[in-house]
Amino acid sequence: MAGTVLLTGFEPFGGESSNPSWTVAQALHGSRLSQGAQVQALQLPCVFSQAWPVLQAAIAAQAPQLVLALGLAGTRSELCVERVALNWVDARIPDNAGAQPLDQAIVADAPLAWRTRLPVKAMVQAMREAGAPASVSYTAGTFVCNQLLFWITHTLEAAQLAGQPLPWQGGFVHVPPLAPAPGGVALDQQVAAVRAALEVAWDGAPDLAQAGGTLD
Ligand code: PCA
Repeated sequence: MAGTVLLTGFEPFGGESSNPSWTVAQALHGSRLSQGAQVQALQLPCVFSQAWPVLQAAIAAQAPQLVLALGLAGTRSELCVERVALNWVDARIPDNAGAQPLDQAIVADAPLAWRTRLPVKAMVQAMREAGAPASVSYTAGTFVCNQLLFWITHTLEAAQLAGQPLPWQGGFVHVPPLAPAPGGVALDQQVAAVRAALEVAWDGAPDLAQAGGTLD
């Protein structure tokens, strides 16, 4: 069985006319990883109440083995593989449905954070070898992207706690603007980096044991 990778990107938000995360996901739609798995791209609404239900429905319909969600981080200048999701929402701007939740938990009785089990350091190394600037990030923000990663990790940890086999693996990558925007990275570099990260995540190898962190 060759398998399926579900690769999501978000619709534009905050008054922008495009979202590079969807441009990158679309560019990889239909392509195959070296082991044969096929990439299916899916656009998600930038709406707190809809992003996870739409992704859940696609997971149920397509039964992917790997789910990688992409989102734009407009102030970053490299691809960021997210390590953790906070169980917290504090929206800087309204979402595309006008909702702006402030200072509240996503799931009332869940831990303050979960981590992804994807090999984030190996993914970052592969992205750099593919020619793109990349790093591990320890905050996915407090907007729709973080909430989506929290639902992905919460779902997987709940399966783990219940002693069930993990139904799929999942994680999140924030992408920077597209060049020539300030701090932007060219589309072909972003696409090559995400493809390289998918290959590593699909292989399921243990993560690299190398130094991480961003502050002393
Ligand atoms: N970036 C936003 C939401 C959608 C997107 O592409 C975020 O980082 O939360």
